[in-house]
Amino acid sequence: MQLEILSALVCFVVTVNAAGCPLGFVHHKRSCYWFSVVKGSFAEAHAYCQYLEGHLATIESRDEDLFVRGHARRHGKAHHYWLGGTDLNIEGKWMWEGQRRFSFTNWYHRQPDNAGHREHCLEIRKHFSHYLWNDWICSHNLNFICEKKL
Ligand SMILES: [Ca+2]
Ligand SMILES: [Ca+2]
Repeated sequence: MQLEILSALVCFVVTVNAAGCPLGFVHHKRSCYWFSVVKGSFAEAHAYCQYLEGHLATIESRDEDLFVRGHARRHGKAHHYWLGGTDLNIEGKWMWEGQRRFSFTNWYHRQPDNAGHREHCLEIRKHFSHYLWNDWICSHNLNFICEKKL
């Protein structure tokens, strides 16, 4: 009986701590990712990710982009997800949180287009060739992806 309880407990702990990611996060390489089930503006999404002790996802390589887009395609329920990039400071100068310039990009064709002079936040969109990148209006309510580095 005691052994059953112990093995159940061990099972539970292992499930929670698989790869060291928080519950509900997906592991890939040296990060954990959370594909939100709630929506928010870019600023709200940023705050949600901070609350979960992460940050809006930053895509720094083709491999990471393939993982995130692949996961969104296979398991994602949302048509849009915020990522953690903006050109809020200076129009056309895209940066990740912490003022880091983009080292890799995967924009949909003719994006970023800064349509109406009011698109300054980075989203991935299902209808743009399966989640290629687009600049979009920061106040729109979208799902989002948080990342927590291991
Ligand atoms: Ca812009
Ligand atoms: Ca756009």
